[in-house]
Amino acid sequence: MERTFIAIKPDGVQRGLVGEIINRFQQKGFILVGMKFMQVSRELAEEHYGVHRDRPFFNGLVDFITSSPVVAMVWEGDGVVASARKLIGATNPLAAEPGTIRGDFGANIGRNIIHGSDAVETAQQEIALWFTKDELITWQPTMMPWVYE
Ligand code: IDP
Ligand code: MG
Repeated sequence: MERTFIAIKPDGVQRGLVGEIINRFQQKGFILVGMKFMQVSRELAEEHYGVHRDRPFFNGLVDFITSSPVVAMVWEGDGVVASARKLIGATNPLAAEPGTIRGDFGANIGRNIIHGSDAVETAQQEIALWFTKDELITWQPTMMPWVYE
């Protein structure tokens, strides 16, 4: 089944939103397959955001992501990559719809609370960057027949 990489950024952790955010993914019916609380190295942050290396906000973004702990997670489910992006909302929280995580809790593009992979291929790369294979657990929650036909 499809998997995506989700990270609660330092602002989400500092603001006490970890439980709220995990709840939204659980309540949707997605399956948690990996999670760790970590202080991100500059090397990992630069690699993760490598696509934005030439953007004016890159250094500030790396400073921010490495400034305080994050919660890194892998979630599984049919169509989870695109669906997680919908749960998260638009990059700029001011443009994100109410009901989305960024729409409900954010007010600034540089403090948008959460990261989610933008495509299936990106998700595979990000999962491999952040997690080792033995940190990911394949399991069958007993609720599955009540979530999937
Ligand atoms: P995404 O997180 O919705 O995929 P991207 O365009 O991939 O958005 O940008 C990655 C991250 O870079 C954003 O989540 C945000 O933290 C930061 N970012 C993007 N644009 C800006 C900006 O204009 N100013 C400050 N930070 C930005
Ligand atoms: Mg992105």
